[in-house]
Amino acid sequence: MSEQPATGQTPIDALGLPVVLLSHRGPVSFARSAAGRTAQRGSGGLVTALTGLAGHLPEAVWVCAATSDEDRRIAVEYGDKAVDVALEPAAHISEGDEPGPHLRLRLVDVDPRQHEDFYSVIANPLLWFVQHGLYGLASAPELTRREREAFDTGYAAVNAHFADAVVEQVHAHGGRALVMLHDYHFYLVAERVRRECPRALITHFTHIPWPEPDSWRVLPPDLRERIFRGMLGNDVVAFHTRRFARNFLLGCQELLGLRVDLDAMTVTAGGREVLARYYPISVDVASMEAMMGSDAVQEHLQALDEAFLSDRKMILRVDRTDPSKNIVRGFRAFDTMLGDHPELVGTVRFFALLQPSRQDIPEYFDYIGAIGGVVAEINARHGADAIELRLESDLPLAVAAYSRCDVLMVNALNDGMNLVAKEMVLVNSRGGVLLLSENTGAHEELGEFAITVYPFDIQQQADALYAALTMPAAERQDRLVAAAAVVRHNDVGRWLRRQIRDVLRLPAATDG
Ligand code: GDG
Repeated sequence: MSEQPATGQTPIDALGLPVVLLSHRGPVSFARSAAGRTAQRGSGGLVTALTGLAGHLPEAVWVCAATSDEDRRIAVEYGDKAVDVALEPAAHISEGDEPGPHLRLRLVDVDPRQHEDFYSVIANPLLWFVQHGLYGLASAPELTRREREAFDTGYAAVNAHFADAVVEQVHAHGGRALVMLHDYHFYLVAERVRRECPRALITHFTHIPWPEPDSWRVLPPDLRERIFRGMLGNDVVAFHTRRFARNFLLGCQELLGLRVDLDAMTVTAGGREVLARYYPISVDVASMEAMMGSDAVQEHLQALDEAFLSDRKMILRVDRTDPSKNIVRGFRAFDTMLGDHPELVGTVRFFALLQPSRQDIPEYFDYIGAIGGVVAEINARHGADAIELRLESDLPLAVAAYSRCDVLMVNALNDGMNLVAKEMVLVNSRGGVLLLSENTGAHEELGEFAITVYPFDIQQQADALYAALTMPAAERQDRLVAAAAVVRHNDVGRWLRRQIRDVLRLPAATDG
């Protein structure tokens, strides 16, 4: 089906509605130093993707949390008004008509105790764990009064607070706007926005897996029903894959007893039809290529070439230290592979670039300890530099390593999409082979060009590593080129255009 309306305009040109975006992390965060107010661009898949696109959306306002002290000062200073931010040369609050890309930002200040309950009791530990299947159910979770109270006074209260900020922005545009909500932090926002702004069009994009109905039974009925009912306040609920969209509908059927149509991918609730759709997110090809050409990446590339010499192969992984990424089993597979093929010891190194993540959550804190332990054990067995572990955030280094690696390991237990896999195939120049977990959203697009791995099967991952390291050069190159072509075609601009195309087809889009 064509993405272009008959006029030849893109769906974004044809939208003709102001857009209000909501995500927890925003595109810019501010700080104060002796030199005055400074701004830093946000990181992470969602923010990078949307920052590039937001400038193309009509009258876009981005609502997000104030995360630094300076953000909070700005939130107080500007109240419910949006701040105009120029993104170039360095991001700053714009005082007038400056050329270049701009964003309008509405920073929302949240009471720290409410935020703690919302973020560090419910969203990150509980919802993330349920949706990635991370619980060892014999002992976790233990839901106590703390979690129940945190759901009401943290999660629900913070959702209401952000919903009110969204409502203000919609009202500032006369009550009619496209509202695009993002991720597992905000499942309860849509119903409140719909109540206050019945003429708004509302979509929600979930960046993480949406599991099958039985997984939600970890939560008691009242909590899981509030989440599903909250989502039904949207016009469109969107996911990375067809499987996740289908799981949402099956949950509506089995947990709420609602009527769903699995062919049309709709659910009827309260006399309204809600669409479940899937749009695989992707990367911004142009900015990835621009970064590849930057001085920072080129300097790292030179250092990597020296460290690996021409004859040593590099297995790479780039991940947050999140248990869902399955880092420990990946190292065990490398260990098994070297044990099975001792002739490879000394000819291949594992380069692991891991960004410490969510260290306030005990499971995440312990996970870094487990990673350090297994690396020490393997290096004691196979040589001190068998695995090079870097626990730091350095995007230019990650991009240089994408370009230089011979194998990228992505063996996640569960992953909504996995942008790292897409980024590597785009910039690699050595016939890099992708090892890709069947449980990533990216597997639907890239699985046929990758070696599929099964995340719990360490022997199979070891065999896959060996197969990748010994694959003939021509086959490696063919697979890489084909995978890169898919990413180029299905880039992040297409991800957004397809969503807007579907919004324009909603009956409510023409009701005015
Ligand atoms: C969630 C979902 C979904 C890499 N090294 C550094 C760094 N990166 C960038 C990568 C990539 C992003 O971080 C990671 O994205 P992923 O998709 O791999 O994983 P999550 O962070 O878990 O993202 C995921 C995504 O949302 C989008 O919907 O694909 O499934 O879990 O772009 O290049 N960024 C910084 N420093 C680094 O060292 N700042």
